[in-house]
Amino acid sequence: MSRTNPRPSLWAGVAALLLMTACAGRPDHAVVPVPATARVLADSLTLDTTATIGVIGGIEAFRVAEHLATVVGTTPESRPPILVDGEQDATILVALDPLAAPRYGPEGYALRVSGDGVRIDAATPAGLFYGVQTFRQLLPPVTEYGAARPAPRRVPHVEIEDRPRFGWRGAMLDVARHFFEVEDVKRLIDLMALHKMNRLHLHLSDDQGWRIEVPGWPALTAIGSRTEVGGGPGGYYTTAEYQELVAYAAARFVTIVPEIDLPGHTNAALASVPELNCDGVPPPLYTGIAVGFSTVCVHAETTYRFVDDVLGHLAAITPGPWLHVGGDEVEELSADEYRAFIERVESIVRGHGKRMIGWQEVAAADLRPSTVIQHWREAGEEATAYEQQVILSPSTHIYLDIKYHDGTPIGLDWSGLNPLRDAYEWDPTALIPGLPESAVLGIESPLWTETLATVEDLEFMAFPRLAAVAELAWSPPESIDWGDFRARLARLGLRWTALGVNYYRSPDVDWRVW
Ligand code: TNX
Repeated sequence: MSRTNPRPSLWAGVAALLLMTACAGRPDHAVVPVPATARVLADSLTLDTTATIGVIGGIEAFRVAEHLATVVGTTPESRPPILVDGEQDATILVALDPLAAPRYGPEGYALRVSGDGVRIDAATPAGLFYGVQTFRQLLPPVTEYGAARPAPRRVPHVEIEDRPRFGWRGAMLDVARHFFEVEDVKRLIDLMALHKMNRLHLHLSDDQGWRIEVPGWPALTAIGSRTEVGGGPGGYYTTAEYQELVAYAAARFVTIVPEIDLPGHTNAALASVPELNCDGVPPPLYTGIAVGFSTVCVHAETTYRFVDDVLGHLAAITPGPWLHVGGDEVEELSADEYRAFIERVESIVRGHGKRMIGWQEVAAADLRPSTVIQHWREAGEEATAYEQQVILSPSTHIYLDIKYHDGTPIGLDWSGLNPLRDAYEWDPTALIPGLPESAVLGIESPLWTETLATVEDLEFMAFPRLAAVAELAWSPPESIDWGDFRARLARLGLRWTALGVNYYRSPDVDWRVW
């Protein structure tokens, strides 16, 4: 006997309504940065312990496949086999084809998940690697736990074709104000790679510390490395440790850009090497947070021998084409002295076969077209007429050391506050009036560490804002959408939680799980 009851359909209607409300505005996927094109279908593929990976394209593709295997394994150790013969039968195929460069560009890829399995295509290993990062973000966040992961796991069927907007998608870490160990920097590199960022600028020297070994100048590390803001123990990287970082970064398609800040921000060097001071008298080590008070002696030839040795050593151990020479906040030199110094340093950098990068103040000098300017503050006079390519690091939007709100327990506020939404909502091509888009190399977000002493501090200030920067630098302008981004971020937060990232639960985001 059947009883007619109107209530189930009423409840079904209410449930459907609730579901629609809950789903309204929910994106199809939670990939950050949002891919240039993505079609997400209703079906899904189930990955279980029988999954295999196939490779086409030689050793470089094989290395990316090995990385993929760590993501797909049911533990980081139990990895699916990688087939080099019979690869066409594999569950996931990683295919490198240099001839496809016109289609994918130097960093683009295609990712297809269907009933037939998974296929990642690219023209370069970097492109394949980014395809893997997208695939990784389509897997359940629990994948990121170091311990056992559930098998099977489901991945939605998708058709994605993607490539970055800008070639420079960077972060800067200040290891001078507080020193961070090799393992800490590696962790940041891993997190950058997950978000398809590809440049790590290391601020290796400042008033409070010198952080890199330089042959022939042992006092720099024997004296200059031994403190930091607040008087902690400091530290430095040996040449071997620096090279280990370079290699670790390169394996994740991140290029290290080393900075030695000159002629100012040099108290640690001045305290170590008396001849760098015009009066020959070394100042005491400094552990405060003032800026602008130090400069190397620009009239002493020793200074240029020092600069040549330091930059020559860094050039020799840095495969990337750039050397950053600082140039910011110099208050102790005349404008002519400053310009002449920067021009001479530029020729030293060129002499070592590298391209110079400087903070925006260097634009006051007469520079070569190959030099790169890093814009960081509201346009001063020098910023109105950049003639070189520019990296955008506006302190009013993406300084990761600036407080989120006035109650943020760490961080600075000299340039105002940088809530998450402000880090996301700005137009890289409109920031500097008159600067053509072709002059914008990309975006870089600095993490200054006057007030940040631990990895937890770094992560709290970097995340979620670094994800906003990654998306602005990678995704096409028409896909930049705050509402969509914040919804995807909620799910990315689960991934960060699984990775143990101490991210700031910004109230700009509804972190509830979906
Ligand atoms: C400005 S940005 C600086 C740094 C400070 C930072 C603090 C730049 C080129 N110079 O020396 O650490 O502000 O936010």
